[in-house]
Amino acid sequence: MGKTIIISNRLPVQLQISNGSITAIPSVGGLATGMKSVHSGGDSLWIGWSGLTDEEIPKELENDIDKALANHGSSKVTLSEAEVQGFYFGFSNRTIWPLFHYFLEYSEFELDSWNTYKSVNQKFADAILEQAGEDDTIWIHDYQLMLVPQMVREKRPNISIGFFLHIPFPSYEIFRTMPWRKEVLEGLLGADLIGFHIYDYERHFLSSVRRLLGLEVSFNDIYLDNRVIKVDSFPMGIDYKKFHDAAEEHSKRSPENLSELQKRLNSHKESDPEAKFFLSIDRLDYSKGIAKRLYAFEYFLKKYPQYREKVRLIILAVPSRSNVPQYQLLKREIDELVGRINGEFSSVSWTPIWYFYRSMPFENLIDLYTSSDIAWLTPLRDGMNLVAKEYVATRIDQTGVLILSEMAGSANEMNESLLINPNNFEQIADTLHQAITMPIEEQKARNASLQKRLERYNVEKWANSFMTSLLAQKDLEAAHVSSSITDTKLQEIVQNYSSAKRRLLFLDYDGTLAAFHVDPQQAGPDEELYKLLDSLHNQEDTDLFLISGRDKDTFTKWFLPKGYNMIVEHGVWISRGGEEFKLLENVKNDWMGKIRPVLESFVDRTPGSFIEEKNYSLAWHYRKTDPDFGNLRATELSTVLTSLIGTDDLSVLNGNKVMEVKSSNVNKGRASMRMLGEADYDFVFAIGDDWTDEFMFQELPESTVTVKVGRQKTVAKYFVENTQKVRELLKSFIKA
Ligand code: GDG
Repeated sequence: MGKTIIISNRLPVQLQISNGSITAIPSVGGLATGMKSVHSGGDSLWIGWSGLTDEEIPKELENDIDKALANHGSSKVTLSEAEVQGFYFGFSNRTIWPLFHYFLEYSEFELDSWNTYKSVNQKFADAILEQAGEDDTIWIHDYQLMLVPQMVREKRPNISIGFFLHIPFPSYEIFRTMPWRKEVLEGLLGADLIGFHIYDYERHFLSSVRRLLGLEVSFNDIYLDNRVIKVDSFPMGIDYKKFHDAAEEHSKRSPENLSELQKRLNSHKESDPEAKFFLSIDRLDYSKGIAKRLYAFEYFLKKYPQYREKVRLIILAVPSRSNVPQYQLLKREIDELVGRINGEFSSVSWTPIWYFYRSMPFENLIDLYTSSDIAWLTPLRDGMNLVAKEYVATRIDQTGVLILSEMAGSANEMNESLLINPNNFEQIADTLHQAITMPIEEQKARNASLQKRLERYNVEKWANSFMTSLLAQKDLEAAHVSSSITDTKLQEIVQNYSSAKRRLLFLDYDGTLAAFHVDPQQAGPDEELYKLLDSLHNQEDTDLFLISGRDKDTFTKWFLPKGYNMIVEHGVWISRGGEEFKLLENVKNDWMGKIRPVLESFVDRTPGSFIEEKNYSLAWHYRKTDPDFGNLRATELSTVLTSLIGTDDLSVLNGNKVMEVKSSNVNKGRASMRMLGEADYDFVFAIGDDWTDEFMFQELPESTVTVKVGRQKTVAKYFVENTQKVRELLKSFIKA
């Protein structure tokens, strides 16, 4: 395997030039930490902008800079001041950022900055191409580099490329307003795997791909030319241990070793033990809703005057993008609001808001997290929001209340927090009151569940699961791709059919012989189908099997009087020539230890789902999950299980909002193989539309004519488009 190349706008290293020499200091941000497991050893390289423009880098220091970066496994893309203006402060932060956070009115559509965005993306792509070998794996990060995947793909069609978007992907109605919407989608589709924090962003993206590019999308796969692009959600976690350990260490400090900030916080707490601290930490960004939070605080102090002189709001607003006009306006608005509210409500001994406009060292961040009774994080729109997760991780005694906006991606996984709509002041005021009065036991119960999840799905797991999925995707793409049956091929198949001494046909029912119906009981056979099946069944030397996941009662009603051979419930029951159904297989359960961890990993990534353990089966239930998301995960799970199970005697049954892994040898592959062994067949044919038919395609011998209905991933040799085409194909056998 080749090396891994990570690309992000900024390198995970800060350069400092002083007295003509260079120092490179590794950053400690979430992404840098999360990528540690991926970006380590000699086998990886991180490409990005160093943070210094061409104008700021003295020519004579170029080599030293390259060396310093190389020591940290990094390589720089150089950008001029004008490029940074057009690409970063321009298109990235004045077009994409506001648009993707639903601030349509702030989005500027300037042709010049779009052109700079394109040319700078090309620079990043060129930097990758210069370094990348054919079997390297490339992971591109975030909204500044959305054109890079396709730019790399153009020159290296077979290289493995992943892309992760750290911000929301907006709904189609918002996204479509951008003049260069198609180019952006096409840029992203250069990747093999496109990752988002949550399913909603994934859904919005797929909808845009379908509507703007008219591409075929099946569940979370996009079909483009000969490629299959996978789209999935990977909720980013935090370095849980780092925050939890820092809080442990902090709790053991002697008073003289406390920071100045902590001493101040303590003295305020001591002066009034009933006082409560509310904490608000964000970059100073309009998407974070800081101004709204201030208005809501004012509303709260009016609605619940009993908390005046008792609660204090600590706001840490970290300076960000201060040369973009909206950020300057926002800064002014917040300054004024803080002044006004403090002016209105302060007393001699109490100031309701403490406002810090600066970045603080990690140590002070821990002071704030561990000292605050309530974290109040209410962005108007936020890709994930890691601060919420960090706050919970530092609550070592499990007290503390998290109030979180529904509009943050993290709300999806943090159901135990108090979720609010940041625009609903009434609800916010009542929720603050609820938080202040929440019993300690309830706080602990909520935080215990949150901590368990955060510890388990940490940032390292996030990075690894993305990489694993990317590698698996490449393998899948490289696997068999089915082709359409050409006229010549059809003639050849029909010729083989007619000259065969003994034929065996396996025909799936739903989605193959008959189209789906909202009510499955209404999807019974029509006269044309009976005629077709009668003709095939009555052919000399031909053994026809209907093979289905259906229950035996339905098939008894529909087909038993016809005398067709039938295998139902995926191979549990068999009926031949009009006889009653009998059991085809026995059952065992020694496989459970292997399958359980796979199901558990799906529970981790699919909020609301759970595992049910039975004597001979394991069932993954997803009724309480978002319906679309549940279906999507179910498909993914079935693919994973199908490949994992291989030749083991297991099968997966997809029920109503439950996916069941059955003990014993129950699947269509096994059942069809048993039939195959009963006679000397020289023409074998299998056709089906869903994943359960893949067992047949996989297990039947290479010479079998395997046909998939629909253009989905398959190991079948051929595909036909729909049930109508299936009937035409079968009719050509009768004429043979
Ligand atoms: C983008 C998306 C998504 C904050 N103040 C200080 C400080 N921080 C650290 C926090 C946290 C990080 O910055 C902020 O992360 P967020 O996730 O909350 O927000 P964004 O910066 O907007 O990040 C976001 C994220 O990407 C990851 O994909 O979650 O939705 O917008 O780690 O601890 N750190 C220090 N001093 C501070 O003053 N040392």
